Amino acid sequence: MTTIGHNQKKLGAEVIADMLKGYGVTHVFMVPAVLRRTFAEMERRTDIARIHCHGEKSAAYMADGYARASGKPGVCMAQVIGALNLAAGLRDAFLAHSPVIAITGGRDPKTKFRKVYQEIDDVPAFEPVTKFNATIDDISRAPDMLRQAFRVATSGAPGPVHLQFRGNEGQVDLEEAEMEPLVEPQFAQVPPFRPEPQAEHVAAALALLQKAERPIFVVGGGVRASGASRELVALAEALQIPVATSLNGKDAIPGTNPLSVGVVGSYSRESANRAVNRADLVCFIGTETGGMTTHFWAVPKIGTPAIQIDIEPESIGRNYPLQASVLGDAKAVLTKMLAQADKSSAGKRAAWIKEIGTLRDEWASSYKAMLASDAVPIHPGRICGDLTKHVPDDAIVVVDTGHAGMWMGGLYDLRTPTQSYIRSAGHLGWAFPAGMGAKAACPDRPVVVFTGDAGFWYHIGEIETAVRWNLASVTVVNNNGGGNQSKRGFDRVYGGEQNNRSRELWTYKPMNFAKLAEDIGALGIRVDKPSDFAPALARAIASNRPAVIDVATDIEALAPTAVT
Ligand SMILES: Cc1ncc(C[n+]2csc(CCOP(=O)(O)OP(=O)(O)O)c2C)c(N)n1
Ligand SMILES: [Mg+2]
Repeated sequence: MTTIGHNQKKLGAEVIADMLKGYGVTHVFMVPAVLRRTFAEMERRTDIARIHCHGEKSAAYMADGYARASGKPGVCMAQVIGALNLAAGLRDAFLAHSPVIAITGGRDPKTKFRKVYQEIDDVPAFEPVTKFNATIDDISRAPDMLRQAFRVATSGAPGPVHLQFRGNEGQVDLEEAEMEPLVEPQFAQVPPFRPEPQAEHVAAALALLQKAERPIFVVGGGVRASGASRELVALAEALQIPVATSLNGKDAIPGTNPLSVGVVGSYSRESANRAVNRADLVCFIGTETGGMTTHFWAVPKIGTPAIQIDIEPESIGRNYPLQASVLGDAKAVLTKMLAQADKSSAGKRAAWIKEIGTLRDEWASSYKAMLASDAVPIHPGRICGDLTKHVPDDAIVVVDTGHAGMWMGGLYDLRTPTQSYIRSAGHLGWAFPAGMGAKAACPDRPVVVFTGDAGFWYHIGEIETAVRWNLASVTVVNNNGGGNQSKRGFDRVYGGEQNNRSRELWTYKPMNFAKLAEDIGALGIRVDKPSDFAPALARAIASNRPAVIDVATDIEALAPTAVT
C-alpha cells in the first residue's frame, strides 16, 4: 500500500491504471473509446489485458462472468453513446449480486444541455442496476471514488457499481492533480469482511435445528460468495440435515452428496421441491428467498417454521416469518454452529434422511431414461446427463437462462466440491460472454458453457473476441432452432395447438453453429448423434481453443416444470 502524505501532481490516466493494477485487475472488457489515455497507460505500466468486445452488453457480461468465477470485481467500460448498452448488461450482475465495476464517459459541464453529439444523461439508467452510481467530475476524486467503487462492489451482499468519468470518452483522465494511487487490497476480493454473528442468535438457531425432526437447509449465492461450502456440508453432515439450493447457490454442495436434494423453486428438481415442502423447519442461508427460489413463495409455503442467516439485515424476514434470525457472514456463522453442534441430535432424523434417500432415488429413476436418451434429434436431457459424467473435476460450468436454466438447474449435477456453477439470473444471452469472462479470470480451469441457440445468437460476434484473445471456453449450444421455452406459452394463447405462422414468433432458420465458429477461427464441432457428445466435449476441452459444440436437439422437448 502506498503511503499518503507525499502528494505530488499526477496524471489521472496513470493513477487509474496503477490503481486497477493495484487491485489485481487482470482484464478490462470494453468497447472504445473510453479512457483512451488510461488504456495507453495500462499498456505502459501494467499487464492488464484490454479486451475489446463487439458490444457493451457482452462486455458487462464478461466482467460479470469474471467476477462470479473469481470473486474479484470485473471491470467493463463504455463511452457515452454505449453507456446504456453497458447498463443493460448490469441487470444480471445486479440480480445475482456480482461485483462488477462499470466505467463510462459522461457529460462535460461546459457543453451539457447544448445538444452535444450522442449525449444524454445516462446516470439515472444505472440507478436500478447498481449499489453505487456516481460521477467523477474532477480528476482529483478518481482515487477515492475508485476505492469506494471496489469497497461497495465487494462489501455486504456484493453488486455492481457505476462510475461516470467527465467527458464523452472520460477525457478527465488527461488532467493532472495531486493524487495518491492508494489501494485497499482487502476490497480486491469478495468477501472483504466476515461479520461475526451474535452468540445468542447462533444458539437460538442451532437449538431449533437440533430439535427439528425434518429440517432442511435452503442455500443461496451468499454461501458461494462467502466461500462457505465446506462448512455448510460439514454442518449438514454433522446434524444430518438435507440441503436444497437456489440456482445461484447450486455449487454449494455436490449433487452426489446423499444429503443434496437439488435446486428448489421454479427451475428446479422434483426431489428438492418435495423435500422442502415436507420439512418441519426451513433454514435459509444466503438467499433472498425470492420468487425463483421459492416458486413464488409456494415452496416452502409461507408460515412454514423458518430460520434465516444472511449478511444483509434487510433480507432477513422479508418473505417468511422467522423463528430465529442470524446476521453475519455465512462462513463465520456456519463455523460457529459447527463448533457448538450437538451431533447426538442427528439420531432423531434417521426417518427423515431415509425419506430424503427415497426422494433422491425416485427422482433418479424417473429421469434415468431422459439423462441417457439415445433419441435423434438429441434430447437436451442427454446433454445434461453427459455433462454430469464428463465435465472435469475442476471445471466452471456457466449456464444461460430459459430452458437452459431449467435443463441444467434440474438435471445437471456437480460431482465434486472443486467444480463451480454460475448461471444467468434471467438475462437471455448472458452465458456465452460470461463464460469468456470466467475463462479470462481462471485460465487454468476448464470452462463449459451451456446455452440455447436463441441465447447464443445474441452475442455471436464475440466468437471473434474469444479467438483473438484465445479465451478458450467450450460453449455447448442446445440447438433446437428456436426459443423453445416460448412454446408452452404460445400453445396456450393459440388455444392449445399452434399453426405454422405462430412459429414465426419463436423459431429461426436452421443453423450450423459449428461451421460458423470454424469460419471465425474457433474450433467447431457439430453433434447429431448422442454418443458423439462426450468425445466432442473431451476434444474441445483438450484443444485449449475457444470451442463451440453445436448439438442438434429436439425442438419438441420441453424441460420439466416445478412441482409444488
Ligand atoms: C433479455 C431477455 N429477453 C427475453 C427473455 C425471454 N426468454 C426466456 S427463454 C427465451 C427463449 C430461449 O431460447 P433458447 O436460448 O434457444 O433456449 P431453448 O428454450 O430453445 O432451449 C426467451 C426469449 C429473456 N429471458 N431475457
Ligand atoms: Mg433454442
